Amino acid sequence: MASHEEAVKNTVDALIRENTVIIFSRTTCPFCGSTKELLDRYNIPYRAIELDLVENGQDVLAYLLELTGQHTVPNIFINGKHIGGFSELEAGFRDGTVQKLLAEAKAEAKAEAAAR
Ligand SMILES: N[C@@H](CCC(=O)N[C@@H](CS)C(=O)NCC(=O)O)C(=O)O
Repeated sequence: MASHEEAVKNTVDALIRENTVIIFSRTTCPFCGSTKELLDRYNIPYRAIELDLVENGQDVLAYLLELTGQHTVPNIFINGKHIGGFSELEAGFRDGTVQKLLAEAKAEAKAEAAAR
């Protein structure tokens, strides 16, 4: 049977893989609120995992630290790529990295659908 750590890792890896935009967040975090507002402004759908509400929030945070070296929330991934926090997301919108990753995700989904 998988250890607790392995189960957390598998769950987080799957969340990152299966959601084009995922935010590991806390309901009490102002930077998380700004992140959601920014994505909403661009009409970009996202999945948010609120680490202060889920059962294994601290374990998820520990795994995210191991995976990304980042200990703060929001911890954002787009199309499987680690972006960083709110500041990096904003910078990514400005330099076009975010738009590029979203376009790639869209193209991949289209190609997958066509191959089915
Ligand atoms: N520069 C970061 C700041 C994020 C930040 O400070 N988040 C706070 C919560 S609002 C946090 O996770 N603090 C916990 C810590 O510093 O370990 C960003 O733009 O996302």
